[in-house]
Amino acid sequence: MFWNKETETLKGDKLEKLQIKRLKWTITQAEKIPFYKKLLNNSNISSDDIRKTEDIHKLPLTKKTDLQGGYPFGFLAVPKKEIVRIHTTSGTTGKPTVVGYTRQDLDNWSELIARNLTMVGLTADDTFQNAVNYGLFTGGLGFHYGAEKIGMTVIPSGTGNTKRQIEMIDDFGVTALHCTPSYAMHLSEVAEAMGTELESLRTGMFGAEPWSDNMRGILEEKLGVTAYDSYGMSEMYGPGAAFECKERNGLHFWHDSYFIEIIDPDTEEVLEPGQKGELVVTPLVKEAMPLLRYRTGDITMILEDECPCGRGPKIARLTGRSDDMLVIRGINVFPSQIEHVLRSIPEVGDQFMVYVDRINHLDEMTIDVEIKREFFKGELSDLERIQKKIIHSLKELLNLRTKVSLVEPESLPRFEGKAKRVIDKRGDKF
Ligand code: DLL
Repeated sequence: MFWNKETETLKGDKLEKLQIKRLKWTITQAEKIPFYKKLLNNSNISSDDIRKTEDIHKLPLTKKTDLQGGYPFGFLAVPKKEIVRIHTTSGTTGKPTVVGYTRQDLDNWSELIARNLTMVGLTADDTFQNAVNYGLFTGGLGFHYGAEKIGMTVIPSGTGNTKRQIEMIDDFGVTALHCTPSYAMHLSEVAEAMGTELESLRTGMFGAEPWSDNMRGILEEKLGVTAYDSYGMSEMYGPGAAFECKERNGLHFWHDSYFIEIIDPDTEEVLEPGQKGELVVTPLVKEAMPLLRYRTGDITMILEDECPCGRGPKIARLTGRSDDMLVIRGINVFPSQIEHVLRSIPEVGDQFMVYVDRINHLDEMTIDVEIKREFFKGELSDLERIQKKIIHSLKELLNLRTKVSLVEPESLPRFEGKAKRVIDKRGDKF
């Protein structure tokens, strides 16, 4: 099923012509941003230099840190008056990336979500529970408007209150569920304990964090759904960038709205289809915040098999990152954020270690923190107070519950070279 068959199946010359036209427009739009104006001037490139899609390789790359440097509105290409919505990423040291949307951007975005939903067979006959955070996180409002666009009955349930969520699935006859794979797993366990089979559910759409095919199998069995992978990032509107079709063999990237490349993260050399590397995305229709060759940090490859569904190129499911960003229960966390929080607490000593594991299918983060000697002698109640303070500060900045153990000064490993303060034990434990 197609939402926009002509665009979704565009191939060959016709597609290239559209991509070039939109790429030129994006460059012109980017030139309105002082950062890009300078960058393009320095490299002596303008939209006139783009004649074929390969010419995109001439453009400079954009990094996440460039965007952070523009906080808050340095990357907006339109007057603030034309911005109708703002979302933000969680950011590294308290300064998030601000993403602005014009009305046109919101229309474009809901069109992409409408395509995703239609691609997996959903229609106005479906009842859709959107069990993700409805705040600055793009998964909530992003999916919401796309689902309304195709006329589904939308339940904006948000996260939490899991028993109530399960009652709603049963009472309202929910057929399609969207959430992070971790929350889906939790939901399935609570449903099991409540003794319900969630009979109405048919389709599960999960994303915002990596999840394996093993986990897909478990979720499908426990929830009784066919599960689809959904990829996106705030900088590219949010979800809606790439999505699995019914074949479930790679994610279709919406080729009329994004131009994708894979590079070697160390040399920045452009790689061929079938070669794994870092995904670089150039949005082709983003008005408020155009970006040129944005380094996503995500590792994947372009798949060139002709998909039986008739749509364009796909990427392989995402397995890792080229930087140290951790995705924990769908929330992006940089070790530098943890460090920032800990260093702002006077009782905290020199070293800390972060352990990430997956326990009962849910990500858990435990942090061992050294306490300064003068605070370590104190009463147990003092230590409890310090522990609570650290947990609270981490929750405030990361929006994530963590376990914190206080340890004696000089008991944690010291590093001679690069510190390796994060031990991710999740491996393939999905
Ligand atoms: O996670 C947008 C989104 C919402 C996608 C709902 C899908 C569903 P950010 O919070 O900016 O945006 O995080 C983007 O999350 O660069 C990846 O590292 C990771 N990520 C997102 N989707 C997937 C996925 C949203 N399907 C970052 N598989 C990205 C693996 C994913 N990692």
